Amino acid sequence: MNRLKLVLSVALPLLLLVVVSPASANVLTNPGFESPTTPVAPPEYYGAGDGWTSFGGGIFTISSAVGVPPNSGNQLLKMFGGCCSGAWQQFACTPGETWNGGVWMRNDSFDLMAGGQTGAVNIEWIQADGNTQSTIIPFISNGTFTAATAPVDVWTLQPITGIAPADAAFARLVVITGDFDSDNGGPGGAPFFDDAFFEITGPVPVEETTWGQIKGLFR
Ligand SMILES: [Ca+2]
Repeated sequence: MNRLKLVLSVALPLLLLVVVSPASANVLTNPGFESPTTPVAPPEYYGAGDGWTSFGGGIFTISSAVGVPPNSGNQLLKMFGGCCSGAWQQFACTPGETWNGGVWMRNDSFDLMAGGQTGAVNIEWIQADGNTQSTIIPFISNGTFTAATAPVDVWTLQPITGIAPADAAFARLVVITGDFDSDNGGPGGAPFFDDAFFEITGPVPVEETTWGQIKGLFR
C-alpha cells in the first residue's frame, strides 16, 4: 500500500465520520422524568423533577407502581386539569437555527382523557431577557393529542420542529396540558408524558481545524 492509499484509507473514513455523525444530541436534563426517585408511598411528587421548571397544580411525577407503564425507565409524568399545567426547559439559540423536539404521550385507561383535555408540546421562542416571548413567532404547538383523538393504552410520539425567529435568544421546550378543546365539555382525565427530547438539527459543521488536520495528511 503506497502512502496515498494509506492516507485515503485512514482519512476518508474519518471524513465520513465527521460529516455523517449525529447532528445533535438531546439537550434536556432528566428527559425521562427519572430524577429524583419518587417516594415509596405515595409513589409520586409534585412537578417534573430535576432540570424542569414546573407550573400549574396538575403536574406530578409518578412511578410505575401507580399503574401506568412508563415509556422507559420507572417513572413518567402525569398532568391534568384545566389551563394550564406543564413544565419547561430553555436553551440559548441563534436566529435561523432549526430546533427539533418532542415527547411521548399516552392516554391510558387508568385515567382516560375526557372532554376538552389536550396534551401538547410547544416550542416557545424567548427574547434576550429570558422571559419575554418573541414578537415575531411567540410559540409553536403540537396540540393534536386530544381526548377525542388520542389512542388508548399506547405510547405515541408527538414531535415539534421550528426555526428560531430573528428576535429569539432562547428556545424553550414546553410540555403542557389543559382544557384546550374547550367546546368539548371541560377538563377530564390525564395525559401521561415520558422521554422528551430537544435538539438542534442539521448537519454538523465541519470545523476548519478538522479540515486542516485531514488536508495535512495529504501533504
Ligand atoms: Ca421515564
